[in-house]
Amino acid sequence: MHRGAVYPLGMRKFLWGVATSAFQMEGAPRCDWTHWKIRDEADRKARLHGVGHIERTEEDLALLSDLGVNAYRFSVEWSRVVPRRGEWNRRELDRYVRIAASLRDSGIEPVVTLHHFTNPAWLVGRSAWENPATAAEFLRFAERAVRALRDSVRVFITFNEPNVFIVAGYFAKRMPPGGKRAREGLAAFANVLRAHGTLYDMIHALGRERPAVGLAHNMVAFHPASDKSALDRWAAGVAHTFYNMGLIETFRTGTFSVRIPFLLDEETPVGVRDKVDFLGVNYYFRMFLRMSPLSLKGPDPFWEDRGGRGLTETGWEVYPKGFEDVLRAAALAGVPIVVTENGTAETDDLRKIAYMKEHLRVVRRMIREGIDLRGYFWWSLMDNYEWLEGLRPRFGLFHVDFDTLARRPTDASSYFSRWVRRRIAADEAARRHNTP
Ligand code: IFM
Repeated sequence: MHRGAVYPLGMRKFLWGVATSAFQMEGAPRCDWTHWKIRDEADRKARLHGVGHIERTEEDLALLSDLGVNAYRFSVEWSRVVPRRGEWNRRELDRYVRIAASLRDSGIEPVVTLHHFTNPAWLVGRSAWENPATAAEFLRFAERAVRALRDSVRVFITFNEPNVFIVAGYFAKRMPPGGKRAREGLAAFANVLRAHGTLYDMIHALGRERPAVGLAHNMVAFHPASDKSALDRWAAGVAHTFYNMGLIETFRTGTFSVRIPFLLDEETPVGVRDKVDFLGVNYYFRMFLRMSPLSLKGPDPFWEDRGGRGLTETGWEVYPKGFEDVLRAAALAGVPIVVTENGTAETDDLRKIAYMKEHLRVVRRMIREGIDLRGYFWWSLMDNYEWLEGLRPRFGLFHVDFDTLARRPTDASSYFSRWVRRRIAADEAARRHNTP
């Protein structure tokens, strides 16, 4: 944590919250996801309006108060604030500023993500993050956003899951820009990291209240499909080193290295050494990797229920032990950790609650073990637009009727609410006890 610096104000208490992102809640008419591989009419509508959050902002903020959380993570949609090259929509930015201010007024810490997957359509017509000009445009937007938000926001997340949007956008081609080559993907990753470093300094220079700046990193518990196969074990090890630890190493050394024995060995200085006040960890599942000697395309990833807890609506395996493993690995970053996302898509509330219980228990265990955990955010406040699967998987604490967009509480929201209220009260009692 800025090793030795004064502790950022927004993180003095353990943050118990829920997370969302702008596109998933409110859609966006002018971003690279707006028309990306649309499936049907319902999908098209959801990309434009999400789950109607813009029209229901007050109602949705009231749900946060009902839950009793002390933090809310949301994002600012770049393409709404800068809908066309050089054009600024101050009204859109003010909307996010009002949300942040209203959260602060009600004692809920706003945690703002500046980039959550989407880019303005005007920008990516030609190229995306592999082009350094994208970073320059993004930093122009981010500077305005930070200036506007700095009176209410003390915790910023620069990027959400760069490893996901780079791997899915350039290697697996399942997200925009798609159709790019791996080499461009590595250049894009380096540009994102450089932009993070610049933004880190910028937020510290502009921030009014000793801001905390982090990045939300997706971590996966990689396992070999068969423990007996040396190739499977090798693939799981490489995936862990590249996907999970690559970013953590980059924060420690300032150099982005990609080392895949016999294939790649590259080092790019990106200037981010120690430029992270907390590491955000997004954890969902374990993934198996199978590698056959004839596999030219690399390892074959898959989910399978090997622990008897079943698969979720997104086909992911429920594997709480993996949460422990990734948190211990994340601790090697040497900075505090905030779980910026954890959750599961289940329509069956009992299954959702079972997942929640087991993962919250891990949080408690890790704190006891001495891992410097400073927050936990459930993904998500309510059912919303899920990138690859649209309006189907239900990650929400609040159920959304996708026809009427009505929200309703669930047993999972009651369970989570009881848990966070108890934890927040206990933390406050401990603080009062320790404050002379
Ligand atoms: O919905 C996403 C979120 O936007 C980023 N992390 C994973 C979530 C579930 O897939």
